[in-house]
Amino acid sequence: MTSAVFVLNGPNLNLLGKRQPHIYGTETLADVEEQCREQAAAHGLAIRFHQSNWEGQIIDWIHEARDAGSAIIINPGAFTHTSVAILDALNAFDGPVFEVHISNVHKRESFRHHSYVSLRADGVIAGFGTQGYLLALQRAANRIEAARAQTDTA
Ligand code: CA2
Repeated sequence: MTSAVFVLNGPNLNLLGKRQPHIYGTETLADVEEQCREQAAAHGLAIRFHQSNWEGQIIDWIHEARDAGSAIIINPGAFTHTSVAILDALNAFDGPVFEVHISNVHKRESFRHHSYVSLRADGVIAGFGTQGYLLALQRAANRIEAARAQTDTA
C-alpha cells in the first residue's frame, strides 16, 4: 500500500444523512468513508478521507496530496461554484482529479450549474447519490493501476 487516494469533502457535508435526505440521501459521511475504505483496500490503495467547512483547510490537503497522493476525489460542496483558490490548488497537483456531486447539480438552481473545479477535473460525477464516490474511486484505481503498469514496462 504505497499510494493514497485523497477523498476531500467541502462545507456542510458533515451533515450528510442528518438533514435534507430527499436531496442527499440517508447515508452519513462516516458510511461513505467506510465504503470508500473497503473498496480502496480491495485495490491495495490507502485512503485519506477528510471533510472541512474551511476553504483553506481543503487547499492545505490538496497541497499535501502533491507529495502523498496518487489521485484526488473531491466533493467541494458549495465551494465548487465559488472557489478559484481550490481550482488553483488542484492545478498544482499532477495526478488524476475526480469531482463528485451527490445531487444532480444540473437539475438544480442555475448557480450550481457552473463549477470552477470542472476546469481541472479529469471526470465529473453528479446525481448518483453517495455511490458517486465509489464510482470515482473505481476510476481512480484504474488510472493508478494503468500508470503503474506503464512505469513497470518502461
Ligand atoms: O450535490 C453535491 O454533492 C453538492 O456538492 C452538495 C453541496 C452543494 O452546495 C453543491 O451545489 C452540490 C452542499 C452540501 C451540503 O450537504 C448537506 C448534506 C445534508 C444536509 C445538509 C447539507
